[in-house]
Amino acid sequence: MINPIDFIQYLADKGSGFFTGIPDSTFKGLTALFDSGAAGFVHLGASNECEAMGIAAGYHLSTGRIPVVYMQNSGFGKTVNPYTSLTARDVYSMPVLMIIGWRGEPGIKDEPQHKMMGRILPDLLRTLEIESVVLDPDDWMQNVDMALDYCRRQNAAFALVVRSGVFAESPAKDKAPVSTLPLREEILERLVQSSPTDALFISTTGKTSRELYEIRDRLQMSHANDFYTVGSMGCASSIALGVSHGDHNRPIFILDGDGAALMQMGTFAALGKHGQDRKITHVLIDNQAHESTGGQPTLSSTVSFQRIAEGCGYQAVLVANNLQEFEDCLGRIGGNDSLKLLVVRSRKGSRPDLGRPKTSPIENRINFMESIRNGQAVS
Ligand SMILES: Cc1ncc(C[n+]2csc(CCOP(=O)(O)OP(=O)(O)O)c2C)c(N)n1
Repeated sequence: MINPIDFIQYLADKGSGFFTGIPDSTFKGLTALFDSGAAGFVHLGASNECEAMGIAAGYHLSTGRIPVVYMQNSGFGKTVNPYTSLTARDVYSMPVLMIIGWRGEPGIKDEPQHKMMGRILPDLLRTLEIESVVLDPDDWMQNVDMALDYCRRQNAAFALVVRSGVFAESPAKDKAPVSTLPLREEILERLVQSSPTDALFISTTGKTSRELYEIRDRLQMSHANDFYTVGSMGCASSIALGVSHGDHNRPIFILDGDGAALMQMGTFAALGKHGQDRKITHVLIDNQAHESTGGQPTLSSTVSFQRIAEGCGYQAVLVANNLQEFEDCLGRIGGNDSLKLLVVRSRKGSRPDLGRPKTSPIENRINFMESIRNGQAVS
């Protein structure tokens, strides 16, 4: 296994000590170091991978150095545009060292949302004319040397593809202060218990959907009112907007995370424009972290989602700091036809034995559509 400290140090010594991107659990030992305050490199968290490519390009413009952009292969999809139309050799020809977590690698058990991207990643890299190598834990320095040399000579991107288990855990300790804020799962459980029985839930990717699924099981409720957005990080809110324009008048709850909301923050504007008078409650569970991929900080500590929502045309904005305030807010919201944001502050953490949905995404889609057609959940 590669010691992440050695890896970062090695890159920094070679002049590539500038990192930006979105985390992946595949290399969480590496990302844990980024916000540890360790010296010798610079790290800028991003809102999404497309933006990270822009940041990297700008850094190169001002320094001539080779920036590093890290991402899960899901997020690699988001870099296709800035790669093909910004950094590619046909356009500005700029070097970028990409670190790509390989989820869904063929032959290795993974979740359905990673299957296709995992399968096509090598071909996709080839199609995009991005040279790449699968990072070899026994020969990683040579991999890095070759990658940087290529970037430098060709003024082009190079990808280091990272398998699960290649990086060791980070020795950096999580410095999060002890918090009395509620856990995401507690918030979700209260929400499920106090929402109308015909409410539709569109939950974001990661542990939010996994917890919602298990809460339904625990409370012996049907899953058919839930759409578990297992991939497409940031799209739960836009899916909900589309659902709200169907032939029904059911209340809709978006269960969002701060990382996901930041990733597609433009959807606040789309909801503000097209989601008013639609019975939509956008519940944003803000734990200031990408908890599902290892708890790396998001940018939310300096963001006011409330003011963003107000500025985008949401009709009501509420904030809760504990479960009592959360329930009070839910009571105040009622079932009225309007677009509301409810930010709930939360602490990081989840059960170690948290499972995953036992039904497939296709079954989920069929049951959800049937529930909308019938006006109620059919189990
Ligand atoms: C485009 C894309 N980039 C990265 C990921 C990996 N990923 C899955 S969940 C997650 C964190 C989500 O954070 P947040 O929305 O704040 O929810 P939390 O996990 O904290 O509940 C990330 C980075 C992904 N699925 N898709």
